[in-house]
Amino acid sequence: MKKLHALAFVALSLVSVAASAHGDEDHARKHVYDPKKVETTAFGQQGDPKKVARTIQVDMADNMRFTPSDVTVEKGQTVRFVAHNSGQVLHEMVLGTQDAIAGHAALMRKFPEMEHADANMAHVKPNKTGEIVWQFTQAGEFQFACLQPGHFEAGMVGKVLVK
Ligand SMILES: [Cu+2]
Repeated sequence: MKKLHALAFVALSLVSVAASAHGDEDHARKHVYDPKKVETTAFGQQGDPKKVARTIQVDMADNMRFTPSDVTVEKGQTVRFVAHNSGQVLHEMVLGTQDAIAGHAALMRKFPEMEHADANMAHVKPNKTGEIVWQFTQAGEFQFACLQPGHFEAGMVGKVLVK
């Protein structure tokens, strides 16, 4: 995530925190795919739901673990992550580079009520599922993490290897 983008998203988030309570239904809304609005990142881009080549089910639990926590995908592949929350508290799956995840986790510590709903993340309430459709356009090792306060620090992080 670019610095500017992160700042813009803090500013926007503060506005939306004032406007609505955290955890409202907006979180559950699906990401709309609009090819004109897709941003390329160092770890790929929002994928076209019509081009999904593979679905990966990921479980998120209150022991602060993703299962599986280690996935391998092919470069260029569009993947649908179906993230199920089998715990009792809110969890989320956020895709990114190691640096972006670490930076985002630091922001979450400063602004725990921060709202965010980019295409690379899914916030999932207990017993619900969320989705991320992502095209991995770059080879490399990336992460997915839960950035709810304390979760990432407790080890709620996984690895995506793109080759
Ligand atoms: Cu979590």
